[in-house]
Amino acid sequence: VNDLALFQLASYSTGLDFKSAEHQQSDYAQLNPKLRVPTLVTEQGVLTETPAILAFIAQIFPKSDLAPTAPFAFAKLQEFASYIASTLHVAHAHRMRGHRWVDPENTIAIKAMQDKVPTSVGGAFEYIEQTYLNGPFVMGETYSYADPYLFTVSRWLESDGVEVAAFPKIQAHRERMVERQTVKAALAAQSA
Ligand SMILES: N[C@@H](CCC(=O)N[C@@H](CS)C(=O)NCC(=O)O)C(=O)O
Repeated sequence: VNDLALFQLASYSTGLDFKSAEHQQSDYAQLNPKLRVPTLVTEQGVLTETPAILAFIAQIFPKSDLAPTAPFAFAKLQEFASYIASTLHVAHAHRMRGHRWVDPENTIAIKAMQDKVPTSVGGAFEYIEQTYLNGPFVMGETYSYADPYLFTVSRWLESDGVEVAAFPKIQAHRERMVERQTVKAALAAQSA
């Protein structure tokens, strides 16, 4: 169950409708003034930023073994999550959210950002392919919250115009992930 909750968070499956910009409306905006998804409401307060939320879930469900406790191993896990959040996700956002960086009227700049996405997102996946994934999972032999996070973003490859075949380990990881019951359940909940 905790793995399922984790996956749903990592995949931003909050039930918010992006098309009608529900995440910019007042109820949600009060919770997360950054107007971004995900947001986790806890008994102690509100959490935003995916790496922070994932680490929190892993720590409140220690029996789920979603994160190592040894400082270096945990830092490596956070290194990976931070790379997705701060580099890969930001590169991906240049395809649909160029207006964050330039005025939307500047169609030349918007298009230039979109044109760069296959290269910039592809470069981030190249780094992941070469540096991580030395076992069945991101952290090697052990499943962790890095796996649903990677799975979520690797499902953007095709729409970002990146050649999936160039990344056999990421492709194999995706195939491994969809076989997990929790992932199947999360995907079904997302499309319901
Ligand atoms: N740094 C944040 C980024 C969150 C983020 O940008 N989420 C996207 C969802 S893929 C979003 O909220 N997009 C809506 C928008 O930009 O209006 C994190 O890692 O949680």
